[in-house]
Amino acid sequence: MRFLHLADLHLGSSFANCSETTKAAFQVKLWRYLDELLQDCEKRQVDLLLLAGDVLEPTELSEVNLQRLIALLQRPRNFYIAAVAGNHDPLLLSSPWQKIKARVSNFHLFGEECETLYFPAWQVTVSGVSFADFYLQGPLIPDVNSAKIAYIVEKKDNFTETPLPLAELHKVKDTCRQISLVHASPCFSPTFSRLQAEVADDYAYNQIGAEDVAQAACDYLALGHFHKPIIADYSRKWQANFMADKADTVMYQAEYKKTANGLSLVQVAAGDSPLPVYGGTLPLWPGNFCGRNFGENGFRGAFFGEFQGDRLNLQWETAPLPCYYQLQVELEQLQELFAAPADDLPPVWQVAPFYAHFLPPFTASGTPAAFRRDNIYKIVFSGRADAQVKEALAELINEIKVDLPECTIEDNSCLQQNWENLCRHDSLAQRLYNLALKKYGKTASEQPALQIAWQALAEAKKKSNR
Ligand SMILES: [Mn+2]
Repeated sequence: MRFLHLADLHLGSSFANCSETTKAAFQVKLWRYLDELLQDCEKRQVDLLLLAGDVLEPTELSEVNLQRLIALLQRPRNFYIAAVAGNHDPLLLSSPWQKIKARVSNFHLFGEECETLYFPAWQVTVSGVSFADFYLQGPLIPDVNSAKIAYIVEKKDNFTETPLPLAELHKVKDTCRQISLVHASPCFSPTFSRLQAEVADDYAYNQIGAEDVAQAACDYLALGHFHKPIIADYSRKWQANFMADKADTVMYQAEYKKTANGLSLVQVAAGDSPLPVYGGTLPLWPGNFCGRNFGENGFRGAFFGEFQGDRLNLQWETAPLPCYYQLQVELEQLQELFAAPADDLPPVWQVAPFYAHFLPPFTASGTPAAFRRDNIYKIVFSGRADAQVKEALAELINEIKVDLPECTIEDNSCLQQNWENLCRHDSLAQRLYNLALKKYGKTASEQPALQIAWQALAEAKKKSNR
């Protein structure tokens, strides 16, 4: 049984930090890819498409685009779609989901009570629950035990869905691979703890932690809401490996064995960093499908999984869409580059190797895949440099602006002052220096004292310019 797990498409949502033309082009690419992806599911014999919430951005989704989505979903297809609503597209009466639900077949939208679908042909259950409103305190993980309603979904020519008594579900559940589908906030590690979640309203969307996942009767927990592709504990090591090496490769093979508590993971057959499994449940967020601003840096995509006998093979797939990338550049990194005579500067338009120069500090939030001209970049220069380097930087910035007009450039670098020179003259700097000396005393070395004063002056000047 093959499945594709997507979340947070936020269809209708606009893209930021670029021109109107580029925003429109981005929309075209997204819709075209969605179309191709659905056709591709057919070719790759995907059986089940899991949509883990926030598929729609109802306040921004136009009627034209809603109809376009319905048309895509109405095309004949051999796979089933199971969807839950998230905090952006909750099941309100006015929700576009109501129209989709009424017109699309081979499709199940989970309600606000836990429901389970039983697919006898695949020996798979899918349990899900939708957000009924914009907030859901949680923790709520739907599973076969918490289901209030069940359906059996059988496939002949089409999928047919008929009510299944819960007692019948409980008879068959243990021989099934169990999938759960819900929108939730991760509260696993000290970085994303429940305590922080309580304090920060941002995380008040079905907060789930390790103990909640461990208790769920589920093998694969298909999540949405968090916009970075992550594993539950937000392990930096795994994150780094995932970003750098694991894209588009089989990264996980797990063997499930039946135990008294249901299925539990017994072996990891591939992947250097085993994914964390809690009580036999693997919780994963694919992240949002494509970034919408510099806060959503890096590539985006989906998980492609296959239950094959006792195995779960899992693969990450990057969406071939433009990405947002924010590059942090310390001027020190560019010294070598600027040391060359101006004429020998590497042409900026050979951007792949040039930007590769910027990558090391960027890997923490995701290494850019190959450079793409339609990616949306922001470059932030920082650090101190002498007048010569500052001049070379200005030239470089102009070249980048010509080459990549959409690139946002922030120059936060500042001029390295020649403090000794400044002190020799009767200047404002010298007076500041004297004041700083009075405050910090002769024991402090002169230059740090002057630097403090000089920075204060620069700050004051910045403020008066605003
Ligand atoms: Mn969300």
